Parts: sequence; structure tokens; C-alpha cells
Amino acid sequence: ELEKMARRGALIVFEGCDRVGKSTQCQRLVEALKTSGRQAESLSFPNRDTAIGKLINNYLNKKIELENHSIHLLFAANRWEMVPQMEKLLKSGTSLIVDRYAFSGVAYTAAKKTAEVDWCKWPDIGLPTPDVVFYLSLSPEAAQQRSMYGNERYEKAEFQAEVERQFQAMKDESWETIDASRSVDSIHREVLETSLRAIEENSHKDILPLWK
Ligand code: Z5A
Ligand code: MG
Repeated sequence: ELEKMARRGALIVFEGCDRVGKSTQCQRLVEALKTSGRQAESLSFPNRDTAIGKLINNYLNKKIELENHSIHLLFAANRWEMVPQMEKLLKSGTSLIVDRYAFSGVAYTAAKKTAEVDWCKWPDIGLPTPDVVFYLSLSPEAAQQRSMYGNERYEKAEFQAEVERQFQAMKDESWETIDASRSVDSIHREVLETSLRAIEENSHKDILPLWK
């Protein structure tokens, strides 16, 4: 039946600490997929454009203070509010290239040590599971050399090191770990190859709920 033949897009996520090159690679990947005639769109979290995203932006810029559990739930809500649109796009055959996702949510809150990892995961349980997670890995020293730390909350070497430990504890064999110290082009070539394969392999598979 025709409906069953329809191909869905792939959900491709980039994760990693500050300034490892996530946004650069997301942009390159979307461009490359579009150039090759495939439907692709980018999405980043936090999505600072929504009402919830504006609160998060004010928190990150230190204009407001929020209790740790409370801001964690807002980051998760900011993902859930995008789910209907994400599902619609994926079903229509558009691949989504996502800059940070629930794994950042868990890693950054868990690094504060005020909530356990299991608690941190709860609000994101059931989100669409990514087909690929690219984990961009870079030493804090190398990340620091790319540009000065900005003034946003979390932009401190010690905290970033703890975030890295949290990511390492969370990652499993399904993640694609990328040595992010290489050139933009070399990383892009690897990312594109893996993504094209994932788009092919998952086009007729259901999207499963995350952490269920
Ligand atoms: N956060 C959270 O707490 N909970 C959540 O649920 C979520 C997020 C989703 C804002 O995130 C903060 O929100 C973030 C986590 C927290 N706090 N911190 N830290 P964001 O994604 O909006 O901002 P950001 O992560 O700070 O990321 P970034 O600065 O945008 O980094 P990036 O995207 O990974 O890097 P980039 O912009 O692509 O590249 C950084 C620089 O390096 C730039 O000058 C590039 O030209 C250069 N670059 C990139 N690739 C290379 C290579 N391969 N070689 C050399 N130079 C390179
Ligand atoms: Mg970025």
C-alpha cells in the first residue's frame, strides 16, 4: 500500500561540550543534504525563539535566576513543544539535523550535582529517539583555544569538564564518537557518510520513544 512505502526522514543529533563544533557541523550537513537533493532542516536546542526559549535565554545570559530543577524542566519543555513539528517533518520525509538534545539536558543538570541522573532523564522520556547521535569530543584545552569563553552561564572550564564526564557516563555503543580536533572538512566527510547511511537504513523503521 502506498502509505506504507512512504520514507521518513532521519533524526540526526549533535552533542558535545561547549565550542566543539556542533553548530558548524549541523550547518554543513544540512547544506550537503540539500545539495544532494534530499529534504533536510536544522533545529537547535534550546530553541530560544519560543516563550519558554526566551526564559531559557534570559537564564543563560544571567538576566534571571531559576532553581536548578525548574530550569531543567524548562529545557525539557522546550524540546517537547517542538515534537509535533518534528514528527510532522520526519513523516513527510525531511531529515532533521538537531544541535543538542536531551543528552545535553541530562549532562548539564547532572553536572550541578543537585539532581540524580535518573531524575534528570525523566522529563525527556518518550521524546523521538535519534537515529544517530554524533558525539563531538575535544579536550577542554583545545576547545578553549578556539575562542575565549563567553559570559554565559556554564562557560567555565571546571564545569565543562564535569559536563564531559556526564556525557561519557551516558553514552552507549550506538553513539558515533567523533574526534573534533580534526579539520571542519574532515569531520564533515565522516558525518555526511554516516548520515547518508542512516537516512537509507531507517527510512522504513518506526521512531521509538527515548529511554523507554
Ligand atoms: N543546555 C542545557 O543546560 N540544557 C539543555 O537541555 C540544552 C542546553 C539543550 C547553550 O547551548 C547552553 O545551554 C549550553 C548548554 C545548555 N551551555 N554551555 N556551555 P548552545 O548550544 O546554544 O551554545 P554552545 O554550546 O555554548 O555552543 P556553541 O558555543 O554554539 O558551540 P558549538 O556549536 O559546539 O561550536 P561552533 O559554534 O560550531 O564552533 C565554535 C568555534 O570553533 C567557532 O569559532 C568555529 O568556527 C570553530 N570551529 C568549529 N569547528 C572547528 C574545527 N573542526 N576546527 C577548528 N575550529 C573549529
Ligand atoms: Mg552552537
